[in-house]
Amino acid sequence: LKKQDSSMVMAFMWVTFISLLVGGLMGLLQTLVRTGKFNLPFGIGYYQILTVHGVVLGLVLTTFFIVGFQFALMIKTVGITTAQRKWAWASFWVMLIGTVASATMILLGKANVLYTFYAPLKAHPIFYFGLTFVVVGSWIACFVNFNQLFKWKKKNPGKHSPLLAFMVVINMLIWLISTLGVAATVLLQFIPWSLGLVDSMNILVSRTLFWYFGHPLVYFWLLPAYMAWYGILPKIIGGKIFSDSLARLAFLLFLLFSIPVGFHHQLLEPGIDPFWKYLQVVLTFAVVIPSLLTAFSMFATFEITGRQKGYTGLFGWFKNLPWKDVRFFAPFMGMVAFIPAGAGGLINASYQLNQVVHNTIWVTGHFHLTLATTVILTFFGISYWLVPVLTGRKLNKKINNLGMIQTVVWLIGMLFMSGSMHIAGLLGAPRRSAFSNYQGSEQAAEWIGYQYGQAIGGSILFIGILLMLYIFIYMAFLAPKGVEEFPIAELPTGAEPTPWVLENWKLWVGIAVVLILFAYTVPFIDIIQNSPPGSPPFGWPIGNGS
Ligand code: HAS
Repeated sequence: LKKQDSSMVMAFMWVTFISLLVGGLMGLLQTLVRTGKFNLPFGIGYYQILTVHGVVLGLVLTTFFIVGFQFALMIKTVGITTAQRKWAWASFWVMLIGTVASATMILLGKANVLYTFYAPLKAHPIFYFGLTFVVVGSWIACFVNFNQLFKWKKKNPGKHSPLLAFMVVINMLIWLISTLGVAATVLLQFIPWSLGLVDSMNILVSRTLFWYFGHPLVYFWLLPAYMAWYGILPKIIGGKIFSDSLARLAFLLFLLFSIPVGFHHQLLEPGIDPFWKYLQVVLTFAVVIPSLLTAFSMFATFEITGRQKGYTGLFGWFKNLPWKDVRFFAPFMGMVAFIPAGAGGLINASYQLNQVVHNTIWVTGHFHLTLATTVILTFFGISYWLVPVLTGRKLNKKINNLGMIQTVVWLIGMLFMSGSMHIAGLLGAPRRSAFSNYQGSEQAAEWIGYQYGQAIGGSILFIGILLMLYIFIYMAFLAPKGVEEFPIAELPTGAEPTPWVLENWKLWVGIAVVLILFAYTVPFIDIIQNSPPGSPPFGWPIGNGS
């Protein structure tokens, strides 16, 4: 990458790793509070740190890493013009201003509303304005990415768009379509309400709009990891992409099915007809298919590569994967974690089973395996080559080996923490709560051992965070100068041509919109028509406050 492109992507990486430190520290404090043996100093509230943790890691770290990484992929595969680079910087600054505004309000204790910011929890208006800026900044990035591919297509008529650029555009389409929901609830409901312009809002509308965004959000996190699995890892292990068509199909299925499924977060909420919840449960099972395709494709890539290298026997290909290369090892361990993590997701999504786990700390365990293990270990895996590429340095043996240790530390920490969360959740322990013995309840006594388990895991994870930060600083400033490879995987020679229908954007976006309208229109009208008195659809014009 050119110097000015590298500094732009690196700016996103700096925010990512600073967020890791701040958010991770808050996570450690939470697990300590939940043992009942530790009190927060200086009058800091539990929900204050829980909000910092969720917002900074779940929303800030992820969005900055993803937007930065995707810019790197687009620049490498389709290029960037001077004007586009300027807009890319604009997206960075708008997102950063928003982040600083929201984070300041949380740190001042004026936005203890958690990362889901459900009403009737109310934050200072600046918190919501800050979130709006983050979303608007990311929209700028969306349009820059769309424009990058558009320009490339014009210059290269009759050619398929490069796989990674295609994947970035899909992810940004999912982001753009889904953030319309959160933008609607923030602009039309939360901001007027927090400014005191209205004194009520329809809470079910706000939660429905939030989850219309909230579920695709998790795939916005996952898909950059899949980009690395499909489009980068084959190169790292010395192989080729298994199937260009399969990879594109998997991403298109995410575009279709990741949005019309938000009700699976609201299965226990009154006011939504069970038929529509059931329909969205069915669609949720449809969104599992592209992940199963991905699992198949990964095994195929690993096996074919090994056999081509001449490793024989049933598992010769497996034994000879590059286990000592952290660029492979960290994402691979993320994949392994995704097997139980995905199984947990299927349990959550099973309509009746959801009653057992909803609002228990099992759900927290689920997203620490999916997001904080599968996705984050893959992001770390990407950083091991991306940061040296950006800083003109090389990943040396020392840092490679430290990265291997970091990965193992992370896995052990997560095994304790997420494992304890899953078990305690099945025993009924609630999520989003500080320590309590619930007036000596026998059931609550069963949870305490697992809360210690979480604190042990949280402490090990914090060591993992410190190691990762050291690795990042080392790669940014201290690693030996040199040229690190930007690994982009290629198709095997003689691969079947990819069908053009997979690149028919109008068709796929059209089907996605139809599915969304199908899944949401009737229940949404229902929610508005049957809203309780005093809750106008968007809290405007002025409600009566009842
Ligand atoms: Fe989830 C709640 C259902 C995936 C994140 N999820 C959450 C929340 C978050 C989250 C943050 O239906 C909490 C939100 C909140 O605060 O309330 N989730 C699913 C389903 C999937 C799923 C069906 N979730 C994710 C991913 C996330 C994520 C990915 C983040 C990145 N989730 C739910 C539901 C809830 C929920 C309910 C609401 C619960 C409630 O009641 O509140 C699926 O997408 C999972 C499919 C995945 C698989 C695994 C495929 C495996 C692969 C690896 C292959 C391995 C290889 C290596 C090749 C089927 C691809 C092999 C090597 C060897 C050695 C064997």
